[in-house]
Amino acid sequence: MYCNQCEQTAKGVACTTIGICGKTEGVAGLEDLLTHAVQGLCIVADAGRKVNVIDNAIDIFVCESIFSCLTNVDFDPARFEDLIYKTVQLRDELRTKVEAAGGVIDSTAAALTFTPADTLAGLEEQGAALNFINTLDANEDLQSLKQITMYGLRGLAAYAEHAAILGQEDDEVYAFIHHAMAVLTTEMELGDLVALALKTGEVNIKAMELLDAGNTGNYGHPVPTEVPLGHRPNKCILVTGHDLRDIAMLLEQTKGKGIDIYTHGEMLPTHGYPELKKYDHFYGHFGTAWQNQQKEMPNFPGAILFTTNCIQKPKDSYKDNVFTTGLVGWPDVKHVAGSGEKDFSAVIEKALALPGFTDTVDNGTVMVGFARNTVLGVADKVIDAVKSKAIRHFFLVGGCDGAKPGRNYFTEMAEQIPQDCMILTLACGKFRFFDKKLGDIGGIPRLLDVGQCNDAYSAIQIAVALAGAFECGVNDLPLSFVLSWYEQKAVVILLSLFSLGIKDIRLGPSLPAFVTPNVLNVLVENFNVMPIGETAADDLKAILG
Ligand code: FS2
Ligand code: SF4
Repeated sequence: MYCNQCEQTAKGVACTTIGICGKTEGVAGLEDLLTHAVQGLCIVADAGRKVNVIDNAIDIFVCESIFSCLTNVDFDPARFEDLIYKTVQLRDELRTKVEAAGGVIDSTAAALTFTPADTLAGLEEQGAALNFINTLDANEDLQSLKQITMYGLRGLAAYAEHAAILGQEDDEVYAFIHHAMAVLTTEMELGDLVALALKTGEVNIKAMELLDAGNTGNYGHPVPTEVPLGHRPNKCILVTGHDLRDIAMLLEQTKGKGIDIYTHGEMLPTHGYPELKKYDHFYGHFGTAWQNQQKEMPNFPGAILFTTNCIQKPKDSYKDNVFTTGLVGWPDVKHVAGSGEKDFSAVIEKALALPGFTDTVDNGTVMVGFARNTVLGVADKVIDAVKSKAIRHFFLVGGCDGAKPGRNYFTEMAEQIPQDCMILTLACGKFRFFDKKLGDIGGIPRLLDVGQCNDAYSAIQIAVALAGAFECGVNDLPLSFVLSWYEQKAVVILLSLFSLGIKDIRLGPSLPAFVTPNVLNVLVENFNVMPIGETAADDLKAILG
């Protein structure tokens, strides 16, 4: 295996025997083989669009398949086996339709004629033999740019899939994914690859806008909401991941059943949505970020539902309480299937059979619900505070969390940012400081939780609106981005920020292993992106002068 797509890759180079994330050699090969097969399907779908052969079921299937290869989503070989066979079947059926409509499939890519082995072991061997990543291009800089784009597409496909579940789709997004996946099988020049990577970021803004419309259209705009971090006596279900539709269905199905619903990880911001917070049994938040789940989940006395990433190997002590749904999967863990109205009765039965919480514990509260509508609702106050110098600077400190000790930088950053500065945060990286009491400036909390990584669109809208109010560009605002990355949603968000021309982003805890020195130079020259410094104090000094 050779996988270096995430921040925790072995020795900062690549996982070559087993993933630090728990990915086996077999699953790594299956992911590569699925990506290869999906490229074949995308070549055909791309050609099909030119003769108006468009199949929405294939559009969604492609996003699901690409999203399945994102870090910490699916570890179940059987699911990859099904996806690979279905991809090839769809490719061949679509090819017949496209050619019947006069379409021309002008490609000699191996992905177009790939025939899958007929056993799982055979597929794993095919996947290993591909040596997929290291054969993307013979030139290491072009390979690096192809990887950046491929991983950006994984993030983009994830956002498009999240949005489609909520009824929000745009053919422009699907068309781009198909075209980009197809064109990555060809030989490309450096300039064209840089443009494709930036275009991936640009199209991702559209996908995130769709997702934002899906979340707010179905569940309302988040409002400031106090979320308990303790618990109360009752049966309980813990919900983690990002999918609002899953938690909405579960809240409805648990109504009046004597079960409290708790969030974990990226689900925390869902407490702020009016159509979710209306349920009395939507009680509180349990635990912190994804990488702590093996320590925290054994202490949860109820059922646990994973709606999306990040899943880690469930320990025996709680494995039997765990359910997955959607694209997330782990071998031998119960899966709630279905794409429409899902039946969570197995999760509910498990929660009723487990002891639940029997005591009351008060661990304080945190505030959520500072997405664009709330923040821009007090824009006048914010603008006045900047003009009167009550607010000196804004920091966006957010992104993914992870296990590395270097991530303490982000805690220190939040703690050391001076009292006259505001901190916007989002995604699971906030668990490094989410419960710190950082006070307020003129009644506006200094720490504003914009939401999940999926809500990056909201943060961008806040920045753009502030720039509009001050009649300047985003780069001219007193605003600094200090971002932590881990997986491929972060890669595509970074590409989105670059596509908007946002400069001076500090990125940590380490730079991606798949970025070569030459490609880094291109990014530095164009966007002045930089690694986080040795200490938060050094970087604060550099930012604030
Ligand atoms: Fe955190 Fe993990 Fe949110 Fe990422 S829960 S690192 O895949 O999607 O952000
Ligand atoms: Fe390693 Fe990350 Fe790949 Fe897992 S996803 S195998 S940890 S590089």
